Amino acid sequence: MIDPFVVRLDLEEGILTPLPERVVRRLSDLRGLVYDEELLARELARGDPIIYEVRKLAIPQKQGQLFVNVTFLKAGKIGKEYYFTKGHFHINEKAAEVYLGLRGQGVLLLRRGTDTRVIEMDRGTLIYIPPGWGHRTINVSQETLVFLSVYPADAGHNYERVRSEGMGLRVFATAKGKGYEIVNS
Ligand code: M6P
Ligand code: ZN
Repeated sequence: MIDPFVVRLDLEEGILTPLPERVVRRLSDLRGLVYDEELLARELARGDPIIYEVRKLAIPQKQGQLFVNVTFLKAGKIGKEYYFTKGHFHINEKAAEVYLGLRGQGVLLLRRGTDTRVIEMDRGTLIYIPPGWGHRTINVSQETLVFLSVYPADAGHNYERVRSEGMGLRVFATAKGKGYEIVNS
């Protein structure tokens, strides 16, 4: 059991006060997930930068509780592929999720079987992800993409499914380098 609690969320920056636990994902965490694995290996030889970090409110991982996170996804590309979160399905197939865009411009890819969706995400975009839909976020802008997420604490993350089946779609920079295009992959 936990007591009711209050934190501050800076709606412009996405900063929580007090600052909660931080989970960091680096370029190497995208192994097996990117379009061009050879290019990724070459980039990793030069270093392993942070691609995104997640700030997680301290909530027990128990049925009935809700996890609340703020994710900061950096701007950048691996070749022409914009930086993205690993993406996952919930292990608990009854678990939905809500995203709220706070800063930057992104794309949320959703997948359920052969059904895929592409949702543009920016400040004020509120997205409901029903149970059963895999989800991955892509930063298509030149600034950090920041979003809030809320989901059942017993949802669990299945990354293997995304690794083996993919998300069905990828998000690439256009030839001119600005904007993005969605490709089957
Ligand atoms: C959001 C939520 C989390 C997720 C995080 C990063 O905060 O959806 O559940 O962990 O984004 O995404 P991923 O786990 O796919 O790397
Ligand atoms: Zn999720």
